[in-house]
Amino acid sequence: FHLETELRRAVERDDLELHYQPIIDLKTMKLKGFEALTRWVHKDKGFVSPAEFIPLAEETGVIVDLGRWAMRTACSQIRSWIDTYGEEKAVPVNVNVSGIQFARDDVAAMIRETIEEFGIRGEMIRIELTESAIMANPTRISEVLTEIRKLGVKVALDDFGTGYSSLNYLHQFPIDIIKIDRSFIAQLRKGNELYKILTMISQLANSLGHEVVAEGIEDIEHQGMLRDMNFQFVQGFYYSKPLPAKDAGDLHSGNV
Ligand code: G
Ligand code: G
Ligand code: MN
Ligand code: NA
Repeated sequence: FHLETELRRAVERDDLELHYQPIIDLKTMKLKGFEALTRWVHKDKGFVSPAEFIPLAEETGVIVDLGRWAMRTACSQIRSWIDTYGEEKAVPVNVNVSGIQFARDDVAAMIRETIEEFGIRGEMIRIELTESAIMANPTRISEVLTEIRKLGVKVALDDFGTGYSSLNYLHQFPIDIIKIDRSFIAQLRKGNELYKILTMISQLANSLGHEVVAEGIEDIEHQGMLRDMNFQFVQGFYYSKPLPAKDAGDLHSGNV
């Protein structure tokens, strides 16, 4: 099918874009970091959703080059933000890494080479991977994550709660950050079952020394509940949608 060829070409020609969604610190209301999300505007079809092209990229193996492209683009952008706003103002960027990439690529070497090329500290990059990615090959992925963390790169478990054996990963896996899937936030009501579960997860993560980020905050009620539950970091349309690099850059100068 043509879409595969065109996606491959878009990666080669740098015809994709990264957009950056702010992650906010609820205690200070300041910008904590960004999640980088790939955007593809096809010349005839217009906007193609990552929900369509990421699975296609995974099936066809294009994900390896796409993943390398995303890491390079994020590192290049961080370099440019450091140069413009200074080292103190620049914030870390989360890059999504597919489980397939762990199977087909040397992700640790890829990250090391890329941060060296752009002269940025590992602390400026965080990777996000899903529970289901880990499940595919827990032993190998655990080894690679250990390598990656030696670079100062933090590891976030994405879509937390949607896979299996969450508690098992929490205690065995070399991770630093838990991202609560937005489907849970959508179902959250003051005092409901989910509210009790997330309260417990927040406490658990805090006591394990993991950061927790709640995704999909869409209104002030969500924010209030998460604050009551002691969540420190939040992300969602209530604060901002994913932004083009230029607009994300503008956020470095002040509060969100
Ligand atoms: O941004 P949006 O909600 O449309 O993204 C849909 C899905 O695609 C999300 O699960 C997101 O993690 C994934 N995604 C977006 N950009 C990337 C990327 O650069 N790499 C990988 N592996 N997944 C991505
Ligand atoms: O799976 P992952 O967490 O990487 O997915 C990120 C996706 O979620 C992005 O494509 C982004 O557009 C989407 N997203 C971010 N914030 C919100 C939100 O508040 N509500 C909804 N419905 N989607 C969101
Ligand atoms: Mn993500
Ligand atoms: Na998620």
